[in-house]
Order: sequence, then structure tokens, then C-alpha cells
Amino acid sequence: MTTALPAPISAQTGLTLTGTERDQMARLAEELALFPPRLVDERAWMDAARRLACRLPLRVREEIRDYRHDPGKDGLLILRNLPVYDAVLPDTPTVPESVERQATLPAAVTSLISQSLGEVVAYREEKSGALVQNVVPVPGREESQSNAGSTLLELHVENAFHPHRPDYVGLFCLRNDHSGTAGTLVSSIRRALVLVPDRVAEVLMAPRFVTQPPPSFHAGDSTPQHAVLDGDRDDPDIQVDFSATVPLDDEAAEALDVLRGALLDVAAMLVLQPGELAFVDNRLSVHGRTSFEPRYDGHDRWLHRTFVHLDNRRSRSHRAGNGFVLA
Ligand SMILES: O=C(O)CCC(=O)C(=O)O
Ligand SMILES: [Fe+2]
Repeated sequence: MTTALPAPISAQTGLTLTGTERDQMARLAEELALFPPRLVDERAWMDAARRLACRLPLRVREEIRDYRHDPGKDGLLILRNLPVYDAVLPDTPTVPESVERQATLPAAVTSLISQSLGEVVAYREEKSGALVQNVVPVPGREESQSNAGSTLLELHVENAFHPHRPDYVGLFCLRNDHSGTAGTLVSSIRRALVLVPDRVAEVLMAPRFVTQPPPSFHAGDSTPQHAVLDGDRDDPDIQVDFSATVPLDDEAAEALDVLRGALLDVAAMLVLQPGELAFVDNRLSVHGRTSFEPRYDGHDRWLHRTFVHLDNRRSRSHRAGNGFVLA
């Protein structure tokens, strides 16, 4: 990756909740947090999240509805000033595969917003199928190309290999890193496509690539041969993970390099601060993360992550009992 990082996205981008909206949000999240059995992965609790999400502040619902209609040039939805109270947060977890099973206040906030956007899902082979996952640095995994690492994380579509990869990835910041500079990199094919010559785009639109499961998956097969760009010629979807997509011939390899360069050139950096939540549209944007220095002192960077699908019916054959977890 290039050494020069993009300038951080302005703190004015996205919707900043007013104090009143934040309090409204906190009350709703508290109501959900207390809903029995107070466990995120239980159907009754996630069902309650879906219904309670109808009472999110009006401007939040409007923002979500507009985003669902059209995710914009960057494929980003950003909400700021959501309730997070550092004084009552436990230490940042440090264990591998950390997930949030308890119905805490931040887990409730992230579930409400995710359930408003669409259908929360997870994958049985990743993070034990938990619906709210912790993105935290893990001792010994610094170099890993996964969200447990702290070295630069390559641009990727989330679970790019999976036939039912998420439509959206949600990242809710509970704590940033000590320097306050760790950034989520986001880059959309909507911005990058103008930098890709037509003959390269032709190659990217042909099934000349395969993609492997990421290291966070315990099982899973590589894709059949697939195109990296698909759909409308001028506004395509993207399916690529620059540490897991393999070009099948030299021309495909060159095309992938050009695409990576173009995506890096137009990448934006979102430095999430506590109380800020971003969704990335996983159909047209890739994301990654800058490197940072973890201290493992209980106050490291901590995000909650959720995956959202727009249409549960499409993945029905992967979801036993019409549940939330895909096999
Ligand atoms: O840490 C981040 O900002 C993003 C990490 C990531 O790619 C993920 O959790 O899916
Ligand atoms: Fe990711």
C-alpha cells in the first residue's frame, strides 16, 4: 500500500445526533438492553431490536432510508454522537474471536441501527456465528490480515469469497486507539472506476479470478471463477479482497494491480471516535484499516461489528430454521 494516507473524512460528514436525539437513542437502547433474555444472539432479543428500531429518532430513520435507496459516492453511512459511556465500559477485550453476547448498551445501539437498515446476519464459521462481534487488537496477532491485527489491513470486500457476503458492514466505535488516529479506509468503485482504463475494466468484468476465505473463517471453499466487477458497466458491483483474490492469468494480475492503485488513489480515511458508527456498502466499496500501536492495557481500540443483508429470502437455504446465522 502507498505510504501517504488519505486525509481523514471531515467530522461534519454524516448525521450528528442532537443532545435530545442522543438521549432518545440511549433510552431506546436501555429498553432493548433490558429485554429478556438480554442475550444478543437469542431470536427474541433480536426480534425486539427490529421492532424497537421503528422508534429510532426520525432523522436517523430518514438517513438510513436514504442510504438504503442510494449509498452515495463513497457507500458510507455515518452517524455521530451516539451514546457510549466510557466510564462504565469494561476493559477492551484482548482474546481472539471476541464477541458480544450480552445485551450491553453499545450492543443494543448497534443492533437497533443495524436492524433498521436490514437483516442482521453472521456466519457460523466466523467468530462462532455471533451477531455483534468485537473488533479489537489481539496480542500475538499484530501482523494478521484480519481485524485482530494492528498492521495495515489490506482493502477488501467483507467475506468476498462468500456467495452471501454482507450487503453492509457496520462498525460502531466504543474506543479509538490511544493516539486517536487509527483509521478505517474506505474506497468505492464509484469513485475509482474513472481511473480504470476500459480495456482493464473489460478484464475485471470477466471470470478470471478466484477468492479464498479470509483467515477469520474456520472453514469454507474458494469461489468458482468470478469477475471482480459485475453488473452495470458504469456503476458496477465489486468483489475483491486484495489479500485473498487470486488472478488466474497475467493480464488478470495486471488488471488487479491497476484496480488496487485506483482504489487507493480515491480512498477516504474515516477515523472513528467513540459514539460514531459507520456502515460501508459492501457491494460497491472496499475497506481496510491503517496500522496502529496497541498497548493491551484495557483501553485499546474497540469496535462492534455487524453484518446486514437487505433480503433474508436470498440466503434462506444457508440459514437453518430461518435464523440469523449462515452456514
Ligand atoms: O478496524 C477497522 O476499522 C475495520 C476492520 C475490518 O475490516 C473489519 O472488521 O471488517
Ligand atoms: Fe473488514
